[in-house]
Amino acid sequence: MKLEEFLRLNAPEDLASLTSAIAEASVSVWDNIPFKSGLLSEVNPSGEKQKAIDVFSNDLFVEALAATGCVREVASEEMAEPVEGKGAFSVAMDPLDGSSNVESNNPLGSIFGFYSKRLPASGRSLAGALYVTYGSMITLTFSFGKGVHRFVATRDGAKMSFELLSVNLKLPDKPEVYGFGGFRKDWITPVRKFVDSLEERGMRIRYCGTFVGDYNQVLCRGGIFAYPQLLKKPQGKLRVLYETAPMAYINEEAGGYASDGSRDILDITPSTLSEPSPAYIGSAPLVHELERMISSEK
Ligand code: AFP
Repeated sequence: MKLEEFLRLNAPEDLASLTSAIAEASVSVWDNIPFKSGLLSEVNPSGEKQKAIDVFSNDLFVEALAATGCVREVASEEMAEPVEGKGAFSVAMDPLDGSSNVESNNPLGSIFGFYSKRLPASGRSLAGALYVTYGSMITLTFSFGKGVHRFVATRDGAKMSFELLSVNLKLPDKPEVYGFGGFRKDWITPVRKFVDSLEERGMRIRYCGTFVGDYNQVLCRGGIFAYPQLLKKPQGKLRVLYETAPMAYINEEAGGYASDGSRDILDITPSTLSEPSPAYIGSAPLVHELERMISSEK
């Protein structure tokens, strides 16, 4: 089944338009990755150096989303201020997650949260979320609150189109993989102990350095991804609005759980657009276990 037909049958009209716009723009992003990998002199609102492909992806998605007429605002990890519109949804996005991995040809991604309230807002006001992987395949994985579905880009003559790959994705019962960001020496003690125990249980480390790529492996194989609380950086690195809340929404729809160490990520209302939090996301029993270990060491 093609993406358009699936959306027509299964998605509210506005969310269908936003998803189609992202699907089309994602193919252009992928086409341009090899040619726009150079660093710019600018930094984004979190102080990270921007690449030409970060700015290109940002501008392309902003334009595509605004053209649907369905956005009230678009906020992005790459912009200091949201772009305003007259539609119903606030979209928060990381237009190119993992752009420091372009040279090594690791997977990259894009993340979108469709919020029904003005930003910053809690993950509980998400009406849907979507992520794109640019890896060995371009895939769109999304949920509008009724299961997680995945489409893959295929060639249709000269044009790319998206075909259904899986419906109602669920995290496998047996967890196989884990990937934790940052340096091991900087992790808080319960995180170090927990990771040691994962290896003793026979789980494999899989870490590519792109949140979308690393989470996607967890969704396919079961397990846990984290960008943990660090000794000198208690808020971790990943941003709630743009990154962890949309992925937590999809993860919950797939039967998983996402925590900041003490509460569900979907319950956090960030006070700024770029507020980070520690993130532990994946198979529910593992994330609950780690949450208990963290709270018992406080
Ligand atoms: P870039 O977008 O700068 O490549 O950062 C990617 C990222 O925000 C996220 O996708 C990764 O999970 C995390 O950083 C990796 O960080 P470490 O390199 O510190 O493990």
